[in-house]
Amino acid sequence: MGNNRNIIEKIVGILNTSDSWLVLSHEKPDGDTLGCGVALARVGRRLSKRVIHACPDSCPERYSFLFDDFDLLLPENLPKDFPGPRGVVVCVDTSTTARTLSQVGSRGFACPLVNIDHHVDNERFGDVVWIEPMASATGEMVTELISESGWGLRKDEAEALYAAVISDNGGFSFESTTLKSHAVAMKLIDAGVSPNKISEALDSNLSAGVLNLWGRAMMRTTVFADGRCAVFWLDAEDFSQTGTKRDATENLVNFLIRIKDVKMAALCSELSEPEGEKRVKVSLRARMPFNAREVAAILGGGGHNLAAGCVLGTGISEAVSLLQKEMTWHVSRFPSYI
Ligand SMILES: [Mn+2]
Repeated sequence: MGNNRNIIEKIVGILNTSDSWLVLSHEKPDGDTLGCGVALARVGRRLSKRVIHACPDSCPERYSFLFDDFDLLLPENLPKDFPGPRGVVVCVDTSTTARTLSQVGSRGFACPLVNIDHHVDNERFGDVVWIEPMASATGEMVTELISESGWGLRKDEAEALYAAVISDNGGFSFESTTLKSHAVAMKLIDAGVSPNKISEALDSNLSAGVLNLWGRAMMRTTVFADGRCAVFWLDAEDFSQTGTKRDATENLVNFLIRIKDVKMAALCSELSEPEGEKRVKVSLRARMPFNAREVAAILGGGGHNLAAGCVLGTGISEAVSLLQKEMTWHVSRFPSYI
């Protein structure tokens, strides 16, 4: 730590001098963006700031344990004058303005905008931009920010950050995990975090419906491209018949990449209802040297090198064929690689 001192000092300075903080988590929120948002919101309240933590979508059940002292606000409930000219807007874990409140993209807030993120394809929007593609989670960066700030770190803030870090780096198991990820964990545990308590809160909250949904996807596992790629899918009926919401697929695609020799995997899940416009959400995972972000980018999406996604305006079977074609083309660039 220390290389980022200038940018951290700048962000801490803005936060200290702003009396209102609007902390924004990205749409379809995950553990990283929510954990970072909750931690910053708690710090702000402790510093007697007026703080609102908002998000374009509501909090998935899986992360509700993070919120015991305040609620995540939906955009329509945001007070008109908030945060005002003496305030600040902080976007966490958000690579593009398309994934946050529309006022961010349209410069509708009359105050500085701080962008803290670890996505390599971050658009670098905002007045103060801090991007660390090497961080395994934005939670690593927010931990660094708070520990360099002189604000101290309360146990419940550290717990939210620990949840952020482990939900993005697979409990320190993904390629993105570094020495610094563990150094951050040390700081958080030092602040009172029980790793077991947070892991359990994140992992032991499935319902039978979710398992039924996952079972349907797994039954459709298809391996292709000489065993190097795999895909499975879920349609709108699968969600309605199992009584699950679209956020029940989080991390599901990670099962596919556990098949021996599979280096690239995709889950296609139908977002649209039978009568509505066609939309399929694609979650992609890759192992080195393959690149999930490159495949997602061809299809209009983005993300990280080994975890990325996109939304296709097609039906489910078209989406699966398209994915199979693009993934096969991608891995065929490494013919000798098995
Ligand atoms: Mn993240």
